[in-house]
Amino acid sequence: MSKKVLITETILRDAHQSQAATRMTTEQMLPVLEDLDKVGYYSLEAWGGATFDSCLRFLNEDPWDRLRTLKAHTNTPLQMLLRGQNLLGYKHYSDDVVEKFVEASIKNGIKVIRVFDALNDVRNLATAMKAIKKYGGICEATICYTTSPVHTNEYFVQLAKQLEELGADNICIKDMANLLLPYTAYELVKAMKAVLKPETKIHLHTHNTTGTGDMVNLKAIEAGCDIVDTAISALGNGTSQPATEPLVATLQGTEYDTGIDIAKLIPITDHFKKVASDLEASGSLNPNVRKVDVNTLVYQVPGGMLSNLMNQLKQQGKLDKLEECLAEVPNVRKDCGYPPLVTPSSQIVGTQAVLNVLSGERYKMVTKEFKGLLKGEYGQLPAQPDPEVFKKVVGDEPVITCRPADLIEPEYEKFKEEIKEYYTQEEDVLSYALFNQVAINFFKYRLAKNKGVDKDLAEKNGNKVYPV
Ligand SMILES: [Mn+2]
Repeated sequence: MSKKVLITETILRDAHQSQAATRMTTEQMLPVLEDLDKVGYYSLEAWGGATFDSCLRFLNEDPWDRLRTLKAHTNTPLQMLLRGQNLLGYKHYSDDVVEKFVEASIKNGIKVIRVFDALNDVRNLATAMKAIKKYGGICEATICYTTSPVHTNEYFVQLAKQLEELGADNICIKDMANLLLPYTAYELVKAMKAVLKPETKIHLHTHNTTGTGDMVNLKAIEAGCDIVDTAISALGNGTSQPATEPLVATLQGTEYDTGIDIAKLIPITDHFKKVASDLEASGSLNPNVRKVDVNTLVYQVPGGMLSNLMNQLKQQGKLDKLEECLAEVPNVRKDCGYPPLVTPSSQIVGTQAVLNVLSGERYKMVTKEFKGLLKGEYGQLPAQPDPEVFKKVVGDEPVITCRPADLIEPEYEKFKEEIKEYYTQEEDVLSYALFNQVAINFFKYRLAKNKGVDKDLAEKNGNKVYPV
């Protein structure tokens, strides 16, 4: 029985987000869009995640323009990554903003939306999922993979079933830190396949940070995984996805054959090799990101989080406390109910671990964010927090047990009013809702550029590129 494996190509999004600080420009993508389109990918992951922020903040690009440009050159479904009720920002938004954002994303060219919540709180996905279905997108609801006593295969299978019942077309297993090991992946995919509807596709997203990525993909495929994410080798492997070409070659002629002609990938690889060396020359890409990170295998601490910890300690001249802080991370995580370590929970837990060690007394000092996490401001924690720690940190203060966004009034019209002097399209309201001053700076830049001159204004706003 043959089972064609589908591939999502991440070169336009996660590959450069993971390896090159999300600095790939639309111009660097354009020359090979038609080639990418002809490969026969399931989808091209091209938008969302940090790309939106990076366009506005660093590249002087309108992210919506980028999306429309990509759409104009491709028929392959375009895919984006969305942080549930946080959209592409760092806080919860009201439901009207979430719905408008999903609507605009789909209208401008997105087909597949991968939606996740850092705590796997399904309530934080519900509004976005409903909107994706309403506006005709493919709804890929996501499970953030992590390890803990509560995060068993049964827990994840249960979660997958729940997401399917909420209308998910695909279930994504998102292994952002490459903690999922090949044989666990096999068991997990098998267990999910056994309970999900035959038409529900399982889509695996991993990285190659710890060097196991290709094996994770292969074992998941053997267990019946329908779609996997890979990145063209020029920006593949290491902190990015396992490379596309080796997997296509591996599956060729087997029952899992992707149907992709490897010859069609060559011109694309050649192009992105040049892009990668340009990104390296400009300082956005450090070749170290391609090395195997054994620390993550040993400490179960995601690569990005480990470097944050080291930076925090270095700044205070306490790098000798690294081992102690690393040992404290799993304790803090246990105390706050085992959140998956992904933005923003990874920073919250990491910082608290450092405070616990450096202050000499656990939870003598706590960050506002850690307290918020315990109080339910981010959503429901996977397990009950430690009662003693909870008492010490939160005390008798009120907690949030409802869906956090239930406490937010509709805010779209307010945002629209606030930027009326810069308004050129409905999408501007959404850019502003998500990135406030960063969006305003971009609008000012755009205004100056469209008027033809105004070098001073462009300079004042910190833009390195002068409008002409
Ligand atoms: Mn990723």
